Amino acid sequence: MGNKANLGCLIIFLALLVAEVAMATEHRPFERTKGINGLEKITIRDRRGRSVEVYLYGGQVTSWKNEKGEELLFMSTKAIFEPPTPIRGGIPVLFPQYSNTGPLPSHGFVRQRFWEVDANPPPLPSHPSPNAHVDLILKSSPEDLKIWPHKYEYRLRVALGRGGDLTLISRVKNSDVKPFNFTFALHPYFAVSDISEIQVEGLQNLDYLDQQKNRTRFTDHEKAITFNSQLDRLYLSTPNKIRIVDHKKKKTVVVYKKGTVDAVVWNPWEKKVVDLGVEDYRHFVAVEPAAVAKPITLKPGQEWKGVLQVCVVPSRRSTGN
Ligand code: TA6
Repeated sequence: MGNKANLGCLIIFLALLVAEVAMATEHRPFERTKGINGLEKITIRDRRGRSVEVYLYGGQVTSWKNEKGEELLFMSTKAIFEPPTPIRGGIPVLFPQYSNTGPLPSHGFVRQRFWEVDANPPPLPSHPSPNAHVDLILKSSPEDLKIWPHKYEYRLRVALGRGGDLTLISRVKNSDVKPFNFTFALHPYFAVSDISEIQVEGLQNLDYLDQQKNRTRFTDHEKAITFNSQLDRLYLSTPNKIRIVDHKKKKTVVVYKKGTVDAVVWNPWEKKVVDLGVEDYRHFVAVEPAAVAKPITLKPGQEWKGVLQVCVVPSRRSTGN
């Protein structure tokens, strides 16, 4: 009788375990609804209540929340959700030109285009199906070909990982008959407690171009970047991991990037930005995976892949997380 009861318990336990694993690995479809000003947005959620929101306008992540419902990205209090204005906050996609480094409008044009949901993306073998995700696609339009005469397909996967991490996988394919070059960045606005309470680590002893000084080259000898005035730097040939240590929140945002050698760190401080509230600069820092100093070249049919993965962890006492 005792053995039977034990066996029964074991079977129930195993059944619960199987159900738990099935729930954890189940692909949860995303929700497509109207957001601000009727612009379409996709929301992906996991069963712990974490969520990510992506606007089809710009292919732009606008929100990333943890299981407590805390927002981990920053959105300007004066953000304008009206095309063709780019949305100030979240994670804008800057392609095929970073900033004013070429003939196109600053930061390219895909942040001002309507992306589509990609129902049938090519497989991503090195990225097994995550907890919850959505695949978007943008292709060159006849209008865009007039200002940038190169046919491309930009596929963007936005995924919420099992630990609540946010991953953006960019795949750019040259679908033209001639090679092209591009520069690129993702421009995440990370929410911070207060810009004076944070430091950015992982970029010490690297050279950077100061974007406030005509891209003059300097070497950063500080152990960490702290903020007390406007800062706009393009760090060259950086490691893949950069950390934003928030002393007040006792949290560290770990930014992991692959496929992009450079990184931009930006905070405008009190510089006037029309669609940014007066005090907004206090509540974000941009740490951006970028490919700028050496543009990426793609031959016909060739594809480039770039990954941004972000997670938030408790800070250690020493800042060497
Ligand atoms: O990546 C930093 C930067 O290029 C800064 O120079 C700053 O102007 C910022 O991006 C925002 O650019 P935006 O075109 O969105 O106003």
